[in-house]
Order: sequence, then structure tokens, then C-alpha cells
Amino acid sequence: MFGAKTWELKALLEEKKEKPEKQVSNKKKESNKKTDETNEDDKKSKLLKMLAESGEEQSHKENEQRIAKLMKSVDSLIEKIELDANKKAVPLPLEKMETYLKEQEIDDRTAKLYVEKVSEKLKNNPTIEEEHVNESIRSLIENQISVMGPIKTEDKKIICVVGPTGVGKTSTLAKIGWEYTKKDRTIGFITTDTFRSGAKEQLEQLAKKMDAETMVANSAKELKEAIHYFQNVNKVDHILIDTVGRNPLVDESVSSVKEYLETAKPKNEKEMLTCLVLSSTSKVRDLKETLNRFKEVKIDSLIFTKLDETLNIGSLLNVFNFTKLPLLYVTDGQDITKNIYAPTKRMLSEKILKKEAKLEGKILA
Ligand SMILES: Nc1nc2c(ncn2[C@@H]2O[C@H](COP(=O)(O)OP(=O)(O)OP(=O)(O)O)[C@@H](O)[C@H]2O)c(=O)[nH]1
Ligand SMILES: [Mg+2]
Repeated sequence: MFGAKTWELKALLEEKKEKPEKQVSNKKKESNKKTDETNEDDKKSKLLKMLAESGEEQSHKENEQRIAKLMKSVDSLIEKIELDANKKAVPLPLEKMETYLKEQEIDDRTAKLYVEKVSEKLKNNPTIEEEHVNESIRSLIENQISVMGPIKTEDKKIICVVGPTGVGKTSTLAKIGWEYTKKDRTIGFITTDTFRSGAKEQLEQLAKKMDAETMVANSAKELKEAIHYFQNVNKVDHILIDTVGRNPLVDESVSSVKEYLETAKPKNEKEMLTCLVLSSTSKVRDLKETLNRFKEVKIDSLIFTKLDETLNIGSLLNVFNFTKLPLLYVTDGQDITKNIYAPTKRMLSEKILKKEAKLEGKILA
């Protein structure tokens, strides 16, 4: 431990041991004794100095070792802090959420935006819990959705459904009719679908369950006559109009819907409700295109069908990026006596985040 100093020390001790006792006079002896004592003192102080130096050297080395050890710990701490900081940039629950939203077919930009907003909101939280993330995202989704709420039973005298082929227009209209009859309101159906074979029979069959009459209109003029019949002869409380499924990618098909709707319009426009029916199984691009094409038609609200047929109802949310129209109803099955709801925004946001979330909501207030 003493290193080179040990050798110096040894040499000093050896020197003392080896020095022979010479035959000298008393005087000389006396003077020699004094010289020896001085030498001895010198050696002692040298020794002490060396020992002191050795001690210093030792503690210096120890210090150096300690410092090296500390530096190592500091380095690993810095490494850990940096790692944590990186993790915090996209903490795990947020990362998971972004993946989930994308899986739900919520468009990538919206998913990213949501996650960034929540990350900013929760940035001062020491830990980012999954439930905080879920609740923050849910509330962002809720804010993006617009719902109409159940319609007042007496309010709408004429309800009309329009939309692409096969989305569930006829079934949904029958579901609405069922709810009216449950409230002892009288109804009459009109279909303008003379194009698809069996369309009239399909509606007649459904109407029969509600003891309701069905009229067929081949033209705008016939539609006017049918409405007149239900208002003045049959005197029903509500007229429910089904339209032929239109391919929204063909311009003129939407124009003809427009003509029918103009004809059906009552004096008090507020008494009529036109719903654009969309299927939640449709691709986002097609939903966007449909909304675009139906812009020329005066639509009041949206109905989303077939929520039971898809695992990703997040696409529904994308629609609210393209339109300000409120959502009236959602449907989740073929049974016309149920499977239709007027959900709250909260309910829908929960459903988008959790497939098993329950849907409910009276369709008539
Ligand atoms: N699973 C499920 N099926 C539905 C739902 N709504 C409607 N359907 C079914 O979808 C199919 C088409 O429904 P329709 O009501 O005839 O659709 P449409 O829009 O009137 O069709 P077109 O008149 O041909 O344009 C039928 O088999 C319905 O039973 C729903 O919410 N969930
Ligand atoms: Mg139909």
C-alpha cells in the first residue's frame, strides 16, 4: 500500500541497523552521541513525514476510488432518468391507446391528436394511469360527437329515411314505426322504392305487424297524393317515408331523392325530419363520399346502423370530422321491436372505447 515509500522506509531502518559501533574517545563519543541524536531526530521527522505522506496518499487514493465509484453511480442514474424521460414522451398507456384508436379505424391523424392532447393534459401527473388516459380520451370523443336526443313523440309528422343501398333504411323506419305504435300513435308508411323487387312487400309485411297501411309512390306526384291520403283520409299521426336505396356515387340518383323530399315537405318544415342512414360497416372513404353527395339534400340528422356487425365502431367518429349533422339513432340488430336507441354522447364514447359497453336510450321522448 505504501509503494515506493515502503522501500525508502526500509532503507532508513537498514541504515540504522548496519551502522557499526566504532572505538572512539569519550569526547568524541560525546560529540558522536550528539550527532547520533540529531540524526535520530532527522530520521524520526523524515519517518513521520513519510508516514504522513503515506497516509495522505492512501486517503487520496481512497478518495479517488470513492469518486470513481460515485461517478459510476451518477452515470447510471442519469441513464435511468433519461430512459424514464423518453418513456414519458409517450408513456405506455398512451401508446396502447393510440394503437387501440387506430384499430378502431379512427383516422390516424385524429388518434394522434387525441393522444397528444391527453399527454399534454396529464404531463404533470407523476404516473400516467390507464384509467386517466381512458377517461381523457373518452371525454375528447364525447366532445366530438353531436347527438340529437330522442325526438318528441308529437313533434314530427313526417319522417323520411334516405341513404345508400342496403344500409338498413326500411328496417330502421319500421323500428321507428314500432316505437310510435307502442305509444298508441297511428302511422302510415309510404315507399318510393318501386325499383327493387320485393321492396313494397318487405315494407307491407313489417307494417302489418303494426296494423299500419302502406302506400307506394312511383313519382313525386304520387308521393304528394299518398301524403294527402294519410293526412286527410286515413288521418294518421305520423307518416313514415321510405326511399329507394341510392348509389351515392351516381349523381342523378341523389337528385331524384331531393325531388321527393321537396314534394313531401309540409307547410311547417319543422314537422318533417329527414334522416340520412349510414352503415357502421362502411369504409370511412365511402361514408365521406356519401355525406358529400347528400349535401344537396336537406338532411336533419344521421342514423348509424349495424353496430353489431362490426368490431370497430370508431369509424363512426370519423364522420363527425366531415359533418356537423347530429346523430339521431343507432341500431344494432335486425329485430324491429328493439335494436334501436337514441344514445347519449357519453354512451357512444364509452361504446367506441369499449365494445361491450351497453347501448340504451328511448327513441321517442
Ligand atoms: N345486423 C344488423 N342487420 C341489420 C340492421 N339493420 C338492418 N339490417 C339488415 O340489413 C339488411 C338490409 O336492410 P334493409 O332495411 O332492407 O336496408 P335498406 O337500406 O332498406 O336496403 P335497400 O332498400 O335495398 O336500399 C336486412 O337484412 C336487415 O335485416 C342492424 O342494425 N344490424
Ligand atoms: Mg329498403
